Amino acid sequence: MTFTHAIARRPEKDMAAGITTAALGTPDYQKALDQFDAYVKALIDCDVSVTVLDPLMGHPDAHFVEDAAVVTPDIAVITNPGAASRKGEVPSIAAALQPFRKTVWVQPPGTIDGGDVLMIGHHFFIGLSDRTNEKGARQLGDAVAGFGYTWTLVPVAAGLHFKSSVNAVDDDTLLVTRTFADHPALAGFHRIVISPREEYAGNTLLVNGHLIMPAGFPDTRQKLQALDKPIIELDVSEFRKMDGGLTCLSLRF
Ligand code: CIR
Repeated sequence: MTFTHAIARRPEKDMAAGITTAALGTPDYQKALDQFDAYVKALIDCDVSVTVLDPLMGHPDAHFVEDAAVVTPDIAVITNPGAASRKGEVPSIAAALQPFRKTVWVQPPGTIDGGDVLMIGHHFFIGLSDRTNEKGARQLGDAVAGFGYTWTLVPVAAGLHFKSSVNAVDDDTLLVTRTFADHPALAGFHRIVISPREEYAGNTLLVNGHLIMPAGFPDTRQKLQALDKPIIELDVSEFRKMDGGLTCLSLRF
């Protein structure tokens, strides 16, 4: 699928107040801004026009824009994020998407984070996690089924979101952590399995034929080279400290 646009948001000064389980220390704000700028540049280098939103004060996780919406070729599904502290991020993302797509909204008690949703071809995998419940997942599934897409639910046993562990790296190829190496839900797709010490690299992003991957994962890089696509490595250390990564920093469509 070709992306022409992306929406990203500059982190706010108080980003260290966001939710995290990483125990990797406090993010350095200036370094995070530099890493964010490099990320936006990488998207532009992949021929994507990027709308960069201003920081959303009082919402320290709001730069992880991926969780607030699922944008498909036909509609934008505005989520009801699973974490209470993140629900206030949604209106500004809906407004940013308004010029591009008709919006539909996930209704409570359904909850869903975009990080749990992976579109590959005409199929959606929807992870059931601490953030995404079945009622939320089904609302998304029903919405996209109306446009001819199929969808399946996949329990997320490890990691924050489904896409912490599984991402598309080619039309029919998934990059997966060990947990998903033989998972029956993913049958029918080729799988590249990440070594256990490089699990963070599972959050690699396919954009217009380029692979944007986190820096510092040589084994995964070598495996991805077999796909013969240009690879862009980015340092996202400051976002990793807040349980985030490459996919969550933008909405691409
Ligand atoms: C959170 O816990 O919600 C944020 N600190 C990290 C969100 C990362 N989002 C993503 O991977 N899609």
